[in-house]
Amino acid sequence: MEDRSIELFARARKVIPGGVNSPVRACHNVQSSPLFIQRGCASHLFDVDGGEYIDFVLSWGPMILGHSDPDVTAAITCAAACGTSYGAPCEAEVELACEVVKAMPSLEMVRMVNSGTEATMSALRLARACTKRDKVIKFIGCYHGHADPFLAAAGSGLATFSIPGTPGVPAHVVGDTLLAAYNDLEQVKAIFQRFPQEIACVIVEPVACNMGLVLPEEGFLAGLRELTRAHGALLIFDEVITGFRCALGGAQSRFGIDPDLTTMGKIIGGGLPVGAFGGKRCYMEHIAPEGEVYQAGTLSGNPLAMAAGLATLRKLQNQDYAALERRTQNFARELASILASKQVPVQVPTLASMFSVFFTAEPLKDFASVKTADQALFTTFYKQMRAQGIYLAPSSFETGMVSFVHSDEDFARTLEAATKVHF
Ligand code: HOZ
Repeated sequence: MEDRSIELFARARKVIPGGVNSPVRACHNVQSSPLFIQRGCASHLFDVDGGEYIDFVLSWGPMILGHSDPDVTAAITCAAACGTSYGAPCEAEVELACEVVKAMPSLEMVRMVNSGTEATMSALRLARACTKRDKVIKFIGCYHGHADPFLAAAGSGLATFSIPGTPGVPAHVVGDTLLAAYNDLEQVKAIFQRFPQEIACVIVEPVACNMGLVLPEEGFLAGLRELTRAHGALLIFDEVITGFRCALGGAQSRFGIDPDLTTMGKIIGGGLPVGAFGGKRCYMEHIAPEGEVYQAGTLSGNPLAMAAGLATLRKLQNQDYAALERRTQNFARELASILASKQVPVQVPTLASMFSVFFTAEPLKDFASVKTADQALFTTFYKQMRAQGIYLAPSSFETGMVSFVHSDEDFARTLEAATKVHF
């Protein structure tokens, strides 16, 4: 029964493009209508029709502590009582910056923004200014938000809806965006050889999460570090998803890589709109007003969002990431084995508290290989899981998320639901 959701969606479509405020929420690629959510509690979502779901989307990543975490909620409530935005510095932004710098090994300074898109857009501007070069290398299927220069062969919603490039982005704006296949160092090398002294930076999701979950192969990230140093380009890690999820110190701490700049979002805001970019002091000092690279925001560092982020990061310091990873791995392994027993080609890659379901036998290493996954099988799987109260991302080009509050019962119920899927 999704009557009320369907009714709200019909109303929404009249006043909001596509009925949603971000394309990935529309479910038409999986032949479904989006659920309208009334509330979230821990690992569960409740929709407007009274349905209860085990949530493996977690607002696309931020809710690693689960919905309505009592400490985060208390921090937000307390901050809201003192006003929600001053357009002037407040103590919480200093505290949050200190926590972020402490957690992320490569960071010496950080600037708060309001979304991951703002973070990547600003980091790119900074990299271009610092190197006095224009070109950027990005990887096919990686998604760095929706700023113009990154809208070339991007993942996430663009992959889901087969939008290779988008109208409204002038050709010359993406003309400096050079594309390579994820995990293919040789292609990156060749691009550097073709454009010596012209490449400002390489931006990469250290673990690709926006073409489904694709892991970096041994030596790929270290190779990027070496190549960028050799060619005087900056290495930007887009840790919007992996930051505070792969480990408290993000993918960079997990893989032992020292990027020049890092972009963050999602978990850093504890469910409120926060992004951040940071890195080495020698680069960050170029940001205005210390330097000349302009970047600004009325709501940046506002006390409400900072309180949510701070409560989240402080709580995460006492969480057992290794245990969560073990539980996620066991879950993914069992899910893969249940689905494989139904004679479909399937893989369920996992890292930290993330997983994806790909219906293909092709080894997964880049966007071309994930595109071999059978979308019709995914749609069947998605619909039948949802009908049994399991809320998954409505696209195989997205990554499943597990929180610290997913219970053994949640996993058991999800696996039980998987056993009932028929293809
Ligand atoms: N970056 C998010 C996961 N792919 C998508 C969020 C959105 O576009 O709404």
